[in-house]
Amino acid sequence: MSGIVSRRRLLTGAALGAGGLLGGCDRLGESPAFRKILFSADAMNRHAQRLITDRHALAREFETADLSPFFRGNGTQNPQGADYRAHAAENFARWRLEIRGLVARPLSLTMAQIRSMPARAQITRHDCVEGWSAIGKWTGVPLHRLLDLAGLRESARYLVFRCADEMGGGIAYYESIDLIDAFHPQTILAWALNDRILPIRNGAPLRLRVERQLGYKHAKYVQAIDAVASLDGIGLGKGGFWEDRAQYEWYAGI
Ligand SMILES: Nc1nc2c(c(=O)[nH]1)N[C@H]1C(S)=C(S)[C@@H](COP(=O)(O)O)O[C@H]1N2
Ligand SMILES: [Mo]
Repeated sequence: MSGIVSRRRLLTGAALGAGGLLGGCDRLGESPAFRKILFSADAMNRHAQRLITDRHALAREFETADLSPFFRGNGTQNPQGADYRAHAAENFARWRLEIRGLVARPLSLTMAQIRSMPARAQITRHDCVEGWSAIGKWTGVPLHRLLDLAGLRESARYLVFRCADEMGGGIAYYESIDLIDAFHPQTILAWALNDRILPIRNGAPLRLRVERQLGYKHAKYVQAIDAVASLDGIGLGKGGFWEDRAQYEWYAGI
């Protein structure tokens, strides 16, 4: 790809298709093997990945008839920490979601407040790298509404989702997304699954749905969201629990 074309022009997609400049990349980007290389987590590849997919496109939505009879759980299905157990015992009546870091107005919201906000419902397919999928209906508050309330600062580049479950050795699950996904209309903090209050198995009281990405990005048991300028120094620096430990890709686009 020529370095002469300005980055801005490429990022806006204005150069896509122009004189076949990216035509070859477009087709290559559809091959799974190539995507795997292209989508690995270093910054240059993040840039390249932005060029060949439309990050704003919607994930497919399904019909009620498509719902899986049972939405299985994966990873943590019943957090054992004393704090979480205490919250669960009182149906999360005093659970709070903190939104903090690079925001003008840090927020601390109860579940009652979150459930009273305008909600979005979507029937989508969840794909886990371990080789299973399930279709579920998720209801929750669009993340962009919370971010508008909190007021992201100019320097914010990523959101880090802090989860209540420990994965062993006292290390909590965490995940991160960039601002394109943060403001994507289907990115929600879900509090219901299939028209029922979200079960503990699936992340009660609040879990991320980031529908353009694979299952491990969908943080469950979310208790805080940190707006940050960089992922350096967070966990082992790769942006998520599995990214840090199992070389899962940071951008897990599907
Ligand atoms: N906090 C937390 N979030 C998590 C996990 C986890 O173990 N802990 N597992 C991830 C993985 S690998 C998948 S596939 C989905 C599973 O969501 P489910 O339990 O609702 O099926 O949650 C993701 N989010
Ligand atoms: Mo997964």
